[in-house]
Amino acid sequence: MLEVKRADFPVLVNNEKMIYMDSAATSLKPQIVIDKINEYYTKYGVNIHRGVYDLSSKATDEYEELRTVVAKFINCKPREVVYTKGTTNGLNMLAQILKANIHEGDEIIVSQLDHHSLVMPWQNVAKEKGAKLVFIELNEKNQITIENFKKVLTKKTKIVNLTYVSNVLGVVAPVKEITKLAHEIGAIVICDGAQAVPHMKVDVQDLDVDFLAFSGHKMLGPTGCGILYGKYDLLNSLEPEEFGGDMNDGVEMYDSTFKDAPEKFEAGTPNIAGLIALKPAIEYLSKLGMENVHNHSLSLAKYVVENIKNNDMIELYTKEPESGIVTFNIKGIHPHDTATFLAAQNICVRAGHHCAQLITHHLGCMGTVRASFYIYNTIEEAQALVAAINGACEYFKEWII
Ligand code: C6P
Repeated sequence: MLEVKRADFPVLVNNEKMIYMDSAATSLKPQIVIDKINEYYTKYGVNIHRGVYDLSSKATDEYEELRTVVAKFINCKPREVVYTKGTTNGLNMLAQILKANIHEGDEIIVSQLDHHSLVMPWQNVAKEKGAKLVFIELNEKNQITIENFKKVLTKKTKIVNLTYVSNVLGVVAPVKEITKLAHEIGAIVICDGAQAVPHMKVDVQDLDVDFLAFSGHKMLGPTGCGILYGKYDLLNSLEPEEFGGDMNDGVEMYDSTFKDAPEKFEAGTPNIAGLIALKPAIEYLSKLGMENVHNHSLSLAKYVVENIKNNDMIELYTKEPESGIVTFNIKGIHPHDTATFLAAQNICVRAGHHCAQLITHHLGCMGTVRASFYIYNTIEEAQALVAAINGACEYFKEWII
């Protein structure tokens, strides 16, 4: 088990009884991240890349340092790191900048495990370009398999966009193997790392994906900041989709030139404080070791599954946990009612479709209850969740017709 101090997380200190199991929605922030935001605003809170005075240089240095920290964390080069507002922003940006390469009849591979922020931008591009969205069939455990991927990969495939770890079921896609196959036919591979990068070691060179998008706020960092990794030559060959300050090289009356990547994709004044404060968040995780982070959350998920799987009243969707996510329903009970029952016992979980309606439809339910674990959760909390779920089953027994 990881040794993480509850005292490091002010939200937990200020809500002594709270058992927070909604980290897939957003993680809590350690004091050092909050301190860094404060440091920026109180000590050198000016714009970056624009001033020649000392404070502007200080802010710029702090801001640019994140590229090196991220590069080390995911094993890429600093100039392959594009700053974004989060995964949604990164995935939408990619669909926009890559659509010039999509033509009528081309195919874009996605799956029903994908989040709305992945599927919807490609739906839009497909409609605009006359391209086709193709869904990888899930197996009986709702996983993506190489076998099923091979069935949809064709010479028409231009883009493969995969969710590394499902935010609903916690299943992990075989990204490395799929990327190899996709590259053999020249397709571009994009990975949604929103639920992967915060929780496990992600090495983009090993995976060989062309792009990876993730959010700062799910990995102890502030909201409104994220990262889009792209292989440099490919990234730099693409045209920007947003124009303005800081991304141009020169502006004339009828034409402009752009900087090279990553700057050409970073128009306007960004979330400077957020991005600066993402550094200590990544350093905090690195210190713990991503393998330890993964094993910790996984062991809690396994404990919960092991202890609720024989309860006949429970429909368990995460039967064999692969990450720190456990999703279930109490049969016949609306997920919001179950979550409300748990909330009354200070247990915070998410209920609903989790912005991934395709998988909810595939599961044949109106929504699910999801407990998602992170570094600050303990085995005692997992035990409390099991007890509360059992209590909920007792309580709702009479409601079920
Ligand atoms: N899922 C959840 O509770 P943003 O909101 O841009 O930081 O992340 C979007 C996103 C993209 N892909 C996956 C796999 C995700 O899980 C998310 C965010 C949250 O599951 C909020 S809907």
